[in-house]
Amino acid sequence: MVEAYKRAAQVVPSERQLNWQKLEFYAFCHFGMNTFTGKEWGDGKASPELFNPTDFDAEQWAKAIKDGGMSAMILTCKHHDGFCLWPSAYTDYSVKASPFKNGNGDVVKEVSDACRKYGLKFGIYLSPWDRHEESYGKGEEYNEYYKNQLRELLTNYGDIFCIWLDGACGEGKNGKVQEYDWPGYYKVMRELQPNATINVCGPDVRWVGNEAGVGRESEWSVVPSYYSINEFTAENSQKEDNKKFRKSHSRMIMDMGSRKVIADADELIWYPSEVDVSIRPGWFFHESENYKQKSLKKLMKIYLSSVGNNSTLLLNIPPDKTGKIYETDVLLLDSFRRTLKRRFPNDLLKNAKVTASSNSENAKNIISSDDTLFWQADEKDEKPEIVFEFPEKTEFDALVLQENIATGQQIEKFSVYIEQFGTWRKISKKTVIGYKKIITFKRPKKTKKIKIRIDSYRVKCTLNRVEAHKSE
Ligand code: FUL
Repeated sequence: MVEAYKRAAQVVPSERQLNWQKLEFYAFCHFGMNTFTGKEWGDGKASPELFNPTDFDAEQWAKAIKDGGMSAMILTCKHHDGFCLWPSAYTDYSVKASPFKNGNGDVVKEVSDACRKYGLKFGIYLSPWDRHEESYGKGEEYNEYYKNQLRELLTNYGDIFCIWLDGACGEGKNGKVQEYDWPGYYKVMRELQPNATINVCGPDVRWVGNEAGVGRESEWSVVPSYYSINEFTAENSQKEDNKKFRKSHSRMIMDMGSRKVIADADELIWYPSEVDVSIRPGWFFHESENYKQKSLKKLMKIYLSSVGNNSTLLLNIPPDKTGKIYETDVLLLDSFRRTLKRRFPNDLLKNAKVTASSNSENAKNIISSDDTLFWQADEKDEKPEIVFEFPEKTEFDALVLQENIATGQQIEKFSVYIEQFGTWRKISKKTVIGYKKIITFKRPKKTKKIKIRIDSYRVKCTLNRVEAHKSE
C-alpha cells in the first residue's frame, strides 16, 4: 500500500467544504426558551407562555454581526429542550403556542430574512437530543419527527450554508436511548440543501474538541476517517450541564494528523476543524453575565488560536430577553472588528518582489489577491524557499500564510527568516499551514527581505498567499 502521507497529500476538500472554510469567522446565536428561564439546558417542561421577547429585532442582530466583521450566522432553531423557534407543523411546543406576536411569529423566518438583507449567510442548529418530544427514544418514530423538522427548516428559509448537529446528550445511563438515523438525516440534508456543510455530528466539518476557544497549533484538515464517527464526537461532547466543560480543553486530542497518527489509518478524509465558543460564560443570555463578556484581548487570542491555526471561528452572541443583542455585546463586537483591522491593517507585501527556489515565474501569485492563483514548488525541490523583497526596509509584526487547500494540505514544517546585516536570521519555526496560519511577533521586525523555507512537506508544496502586516 502507498505510504499514508502520500495518500494524505491527495485528499482534497469538497466544494462545499472549501466555500465554508472561506467564511472564516461567523456567529452563533443561542436564543430560545432558556433565554427566558435563565437555564443553559432546559428540561422541555417550561411553558410556551414564557417565551415572550418584547422588542424582538432580527435586523439588529444581523447588523451587529455584520458590523462585527462576521460572514454568517447560525441560529439555534431548536435546542435540547425541544422548543421550536418556528411554527412547526409537527409539535405544539413552539412559538405558535407562545405570546410572541400572539402565536403568529416565526423567529427563524425573521432572522433568515435579516441575514440575507445584511449579506450574511444563514445556518441552522437543530438539536438531535430533544427533551420535550414524546417520541424521543422511540427509534423510527423520533427519526421521522426529526426529518420532518429538517424538511421544514431546509425548505422554507432559503439557502442554508450549514446544518449544525450537536453531539451533546445528558440522558445518562438510565435515560432514554434514541438511535439517530444519521444516514437518513444526511439524505434529507443533501437532497434539500446540497451546498450546506453538515457540522460536528456530520461528515463535513469537525468540532475542534473544546468550547473554550482553543485551536491546535498543528491543525491538519486531513485526518483518519474514524474521527468522523458520531459516537466519537458524542463521547467527547457535554454529558451534563457543566460550566467547567466550557472552560477546559484538557481532553482535546492534540495531534490528529501527523505522519505518525495517520500511518496505520485505512482511510483518510478531509475533515477540517471549527472552534465554537461563546462571548459570554454561557451559551444563552443571562443577566448575571452582563459584565462577564470576554475581553478584546481574549477575543484576539481566540481568533489567532482558531482562524490563525487552520480552523474557523464560530463565536456565540446570545440575544437577550427583549429579543435584541445586548448593547455592550454590540459595542464589543464592533470594537473587535476595529481591533482586527488595526492588527492587520494593510498587506505590506503587495509591492514586494517575489522569487522562489523553483517555478519562480509563478512566485508572484503568492502576493496576488486573486485566490485562484497559487504557486507550487517543483516536486524535486526538497527545501523550497520563497524570498520577498520590499522596495525598502520595512517593519512588520505579523505574517499570514495560506496554502492552496483546493489542492490539499501538505506543508508539515516551515521556517521564517529575515535578512539582517547581509545574513539570514531565523525568526520563527512552525509546523502546518493549511487554509490559514497567522504568526504574530511581540516586537516589529525591520528588514528588506523575508524568506520562507519549507522544511518538510508531503509530495506537493503550494502557497496561495502570504501577507505581512504592521499593527497600528
Ligand atoms: C453543546 C450544548 O450542550 C450547548 O448547550 C451549546 O449548544 C453548545 C454549542 O453545544 O454541546
